[in-house]
Amino acid sequence: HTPSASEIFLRTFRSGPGIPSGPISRSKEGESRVLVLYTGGTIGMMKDDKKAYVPIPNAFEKYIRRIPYMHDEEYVGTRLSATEKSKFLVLPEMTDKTRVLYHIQEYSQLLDSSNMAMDSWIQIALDIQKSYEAYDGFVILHGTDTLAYTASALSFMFENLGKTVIVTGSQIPVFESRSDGRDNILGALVLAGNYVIPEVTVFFRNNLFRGNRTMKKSTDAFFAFDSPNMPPIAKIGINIEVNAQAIFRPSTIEKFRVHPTLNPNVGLLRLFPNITIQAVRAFFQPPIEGVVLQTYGAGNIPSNRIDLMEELKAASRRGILIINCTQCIEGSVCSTYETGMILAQAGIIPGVDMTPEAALTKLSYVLSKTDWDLNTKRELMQRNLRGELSSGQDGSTKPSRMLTNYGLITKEDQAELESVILPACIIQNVIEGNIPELEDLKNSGADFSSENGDFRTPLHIACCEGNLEMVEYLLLNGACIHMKDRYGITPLLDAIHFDNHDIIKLLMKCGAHLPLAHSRNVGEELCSAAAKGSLKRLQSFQFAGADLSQPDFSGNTALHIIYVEGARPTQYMDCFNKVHVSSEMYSP
Ligand code: ASN
Repeated sequence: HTPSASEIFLRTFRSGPGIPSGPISRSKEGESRVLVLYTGGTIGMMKDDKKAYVPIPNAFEKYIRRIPYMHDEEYVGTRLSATEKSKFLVLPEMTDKTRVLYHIQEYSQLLDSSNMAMDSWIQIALDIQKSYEAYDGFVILHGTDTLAYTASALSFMFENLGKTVIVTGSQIPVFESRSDGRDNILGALVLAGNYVIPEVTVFFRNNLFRGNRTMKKSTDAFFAFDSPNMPPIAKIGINIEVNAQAIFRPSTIEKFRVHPTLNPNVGLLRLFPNITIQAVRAFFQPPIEGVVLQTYGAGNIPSNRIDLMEELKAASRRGILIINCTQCIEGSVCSTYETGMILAQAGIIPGVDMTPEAALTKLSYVLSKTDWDLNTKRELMQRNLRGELSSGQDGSTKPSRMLTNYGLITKEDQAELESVILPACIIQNVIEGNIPELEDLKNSGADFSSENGDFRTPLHIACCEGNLEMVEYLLLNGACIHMKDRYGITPLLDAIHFDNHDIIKLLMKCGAHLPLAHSRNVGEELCSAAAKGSLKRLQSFQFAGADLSQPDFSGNTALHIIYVEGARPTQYMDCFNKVHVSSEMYSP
């Protein structure tokens, strides 16, 4: 038997070093910035006179600053500007990782998370919105007791999220020698500063979970959180393994925004044998608008309780949204049993495999949308909005035409080759503008955010190529606008450097922005464009929202250069019409 090309390839491949799983870490240029919102929780607590744990204000950052593996004072002294010095802490150098600068914003009222409620979730969401463009990622330090509720609520309030948000905490305060908090913060910072995982996640004991899938499972263990219906998105060991396929990516051309309201008229009703009808009736009284009904097993209620059924039907008819979720930790509701089927017929919405925390906060979010009617709300409760429920198609991929053509149809062959071949095929088809072929690759599980050896993604390539339709296709299929390549270049900067104006405008619609670390060079680039007489480049920066009056290192602005070079300023004026031209700007 003469081996086919694919067999030879596979054989060669198998004798190689093995296939890496998930994005590979290599060193990147520059720094990333992470905002840490410290809201309270055991992580920053100390015992008071009565030997009870209470949050201690103004102690946390001081303590962290003194830990050499949490803060590199030497780097701060030599590399950061005066304003950055007092603001940022810096993680020490790590092989294959970018430098992570982080700023700790301590809340004026530190809370045990048992004291947190919807107003706290809204405050956190708005704080992230305020600093969204200034940071690459976000870490929220939070008490563990209600952490799963906060993570779930934030996941819904953040619409079109494009950056990493990680919630963490600890079982023992950082000030104590056996604390799990230091490892949890460190892991969260490394992930938030090095990976774009555009979800609200929870990091605990070396695992990164989707936030709205988590529940607190232990009052005592360091492994305090789990996501029973979904494997972790990332695991930290000697290596960091990110399961790129598991990431829930935005697929809209819209900017990140916070939905800042929640409906408080929601509740969790856990059934138990012999629950009285009076108790149920009391629960469904106004102003209640939404209830998560925690039923038995695969979503069952007693079929011999006519009174209970009638009460639920009546409540549903009055417009109360009732979601059927199981009391089991793991698994999904389905209507296999007669008792479950009756519920679905009575208009009770199946909650699939949502955790009670996710179902409750989703209900609160959906009910607060004033522009949606009741039917839309019912429909959205069943739809997978942020990866909170399994939608049936999850993970089911079919072999791509390309792999089948090569005779690589066994699952093992595919799995081995996918991580290497598919990214290269995506890039090739992006260059060729072949959307039908990309559709086929998508159906076989190709990840459109995969990076090449220089961390460049298909979106980077498409922005250079100037194919507007391709950029739009990628954005609608989960491509991430905030990924930086080895040199800190984002897709937006690529579009600017190739003066693809329509693409710049599209990326801006999706929430792209100039990276802060790059802004130091914008003045240089503007002056250089002016010197070359490139109106197109100045317009590229203008469309990307740059401040055109930014000076270069010698203090000149693009406008100075235009006058010095003797160009006719009127030709450029439409670029500058929004810029305040002060007499100082003309001084040379
Ligand atoms: N009661 C604490 C809290 O939730 C528990 C913890 O953080 N481990 O704030």
